[in-house]
Amino acid sequence: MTLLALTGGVGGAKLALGFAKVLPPEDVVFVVNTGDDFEHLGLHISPDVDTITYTLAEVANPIAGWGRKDETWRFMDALERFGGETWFRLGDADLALHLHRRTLLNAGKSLTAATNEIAGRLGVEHTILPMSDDPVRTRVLTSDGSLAFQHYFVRDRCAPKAVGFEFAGAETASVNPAIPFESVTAIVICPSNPFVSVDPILAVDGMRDALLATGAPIVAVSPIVGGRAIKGPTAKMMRELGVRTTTVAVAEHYAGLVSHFVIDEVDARAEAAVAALGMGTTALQTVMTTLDDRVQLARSVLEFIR
Ligand code: FO1
Repeated sequence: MTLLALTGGVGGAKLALGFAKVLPPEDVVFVVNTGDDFEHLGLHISPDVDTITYTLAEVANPIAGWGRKDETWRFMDALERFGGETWFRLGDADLALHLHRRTLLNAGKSLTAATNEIAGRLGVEHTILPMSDDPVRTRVLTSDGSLAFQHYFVRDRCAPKAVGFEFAGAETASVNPAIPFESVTAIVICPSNPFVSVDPILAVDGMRDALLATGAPIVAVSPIVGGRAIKGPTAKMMRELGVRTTTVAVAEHYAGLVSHFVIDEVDARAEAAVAALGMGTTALQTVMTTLDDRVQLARSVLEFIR
């Protein structure tokens, strides 16, 4: 089997690690959101690519979910003394990754090649593919105007009211040509934020059609459990957009693309409403606290697909 797993930030990376534990590298490819990428301090920061890279390399900060564990912050402290920009925290070891990626990109390598090189050096055997090598930049439309994603997310801590999203460049970006659509037997949309982690992937010109043309089941795992987001601002965004903060509303968001939808056991009563959308559904234990939870959910999702 070739599983294509679409993933964004921290929540998605948890299930991705589960898949990496139960599937050999030739059986799964991770397609990652790059709408969060930005140029900062002369560097190319690719937060979601780095989150999955660090997660699969098992060097991720387990509390924050992003960045590295056992990180030190001398660079940030020194930058602060110069009055530099410190709202986006780059740890010392993380900085080395960004500098190395800058070097690779300056040498003419694609983001895919740079990602592959960096992941390999960190011992990751599974394939991590940015959704596109072309720039796509998420902008959050707020009641105070349009904000670049990291300004909204990190600098302003998601405080402005979100009224919509734009994925600048998506309509002219090409789908990553390394994605093996022809051999895909199943697609999983990991429990990432539908609006700012998954939608940018789906917005890349031709991505939706390419996914549907595989004829493979497309299985989404709900990031909303019991009316709440496990992590991050998904529920807040849904409220601000006037969408119900329910797992059924997430299923409705994916209607027309997704054939199967995994809900959490606590939402088992929603099975009928999801089925009414024409989706196959199952209720699983989707909250991933431990490594065992990630492996177990990956196994259960694979079982559901089979
Ligand atoms: N998230 C934060 O909330 N604060 C930070 O200072 C921060 C720094 C950071 C540095 C490198 C990196 O790869 C990710 C970082 N993130 C930070 C996380 C990231 O910006 C978001 O979690 C994602 O973009 C959302 O998926």
